[in-house]
Amino acid sequence: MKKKLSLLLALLMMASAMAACGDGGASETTADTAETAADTAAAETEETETFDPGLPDKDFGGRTFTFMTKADDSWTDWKETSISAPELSGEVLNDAVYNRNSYVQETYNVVLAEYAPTSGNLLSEAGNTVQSGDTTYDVIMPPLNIAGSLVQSGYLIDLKEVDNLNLSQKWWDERSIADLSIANKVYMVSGDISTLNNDATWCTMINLEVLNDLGVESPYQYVAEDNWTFDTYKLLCEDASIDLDGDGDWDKDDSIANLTQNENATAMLITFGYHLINKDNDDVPYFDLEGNERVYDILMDVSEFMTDDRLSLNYHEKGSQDGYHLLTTKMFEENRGLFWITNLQMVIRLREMETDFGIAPCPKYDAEQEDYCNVVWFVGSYSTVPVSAMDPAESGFILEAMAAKSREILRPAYYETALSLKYLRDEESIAMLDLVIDNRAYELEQAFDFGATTAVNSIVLNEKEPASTFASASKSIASKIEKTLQQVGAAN
Ligand SMILES: [Ca+2]
Repeated sequence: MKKKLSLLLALLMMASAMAACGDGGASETTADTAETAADTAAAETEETETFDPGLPDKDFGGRTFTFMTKADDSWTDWKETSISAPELSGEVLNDAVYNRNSYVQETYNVVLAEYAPTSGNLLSEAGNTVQSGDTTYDVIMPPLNIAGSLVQSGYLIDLKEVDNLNLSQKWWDERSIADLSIANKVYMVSGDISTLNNDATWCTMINLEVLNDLGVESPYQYVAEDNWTFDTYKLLCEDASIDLDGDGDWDKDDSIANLTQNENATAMLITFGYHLINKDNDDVPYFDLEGNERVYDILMDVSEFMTDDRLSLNYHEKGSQDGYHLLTTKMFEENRGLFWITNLQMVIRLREMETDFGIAPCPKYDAEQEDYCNVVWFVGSYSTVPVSAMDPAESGFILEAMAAKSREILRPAYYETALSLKYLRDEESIAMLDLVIDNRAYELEQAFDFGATTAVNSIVLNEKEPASTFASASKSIASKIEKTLQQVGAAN
């Protein structure tokens, strides 16, 4: 096990080094340079990676510190599992949570507790607790859309004003801060404290058996050559569908190159380097897709591809089948699909699959795009502090302590167990994982629902014309943005 783990760590460090080198670095990965890169990264990591939260000694006198989360079963696949673990079970992720909590509880003499309203009630219960001045909850961890609603109601504290919280630490995802701040206020942050946002990160799933049968070049090779683009993706898909039942049409009984879902209408635009809602130099959101010809080209390109029955099968158009929640899961498991651009958690859901599969980042649009952008879907989990918290500085203290310890033990546990040796079937895929996790994008539109999603969906999924669709949506989007700015006290 130890040997396997060190191989894994070497691969991860290699991937980090590749990502840090930017576009050019990946192409130089011969065996020798990879080894050197791993050695160098290992040496650097040993020197620089510390997990000290930099907090003063503190004794909380045994006080209970309570998280409100979505740990209720009604959240199904998107249930929070990173906040509490009642006992050691031998399961690596569970035990990492248990050990982190034990450390924090013992070090600061605090009792950690978790309360989970049923799924539909997280928003209303969080609202009620704030309105009634109930100080029970020190931290609330909602998905992004509920976090946005809580912000609009004035229920959350700007985390930049919370003492003991150091958002520049690596256990807080700097991308989440840059992408989700509004008028320089940070109400929600993603980080190592919960693994759910890893699960919610978009990636390309590759059915390696189908790939091998087709005898085409591996996406890993294209990634290494920095030519993993939408054109490449489409080229690989071009001859990959097979009319298995021979009835002359393309449907759920066939093998379809690109398995997909409605979310990819907006996810692909983010993947290709755009935000649905952009922000100006003052960190004020605005809608800038209207009039952008490159965006129009991208959207029509994605639309043409996603709605072509020969190339793509969208599970939202097909419904559930044969006890499978998603038809595309069944097809992928039966080796009747080459690619599926979806969330990383799908890797875990497919763990029983007999066939080899791998992952890659979501492709770039073209050579003009510098970095991969793998969207983190809103269904994950964000750290927030309600205005009703008994002592926000104490909320900040425990959040910081837990996040730092999570970086040290929960993050490696996630890599080791959930996404590596247990589920992913090939080593190259493991090295791809850091390219996915280290190139993430969060979307403000998904927090506040300004209306850009509806417009993009109708262009891509219903083949509406971009210019007129955006023109008719832009006024309403601008007005919703203005209203939200007023709600956070940042309106002109
Ligand atoms: Ca057919």
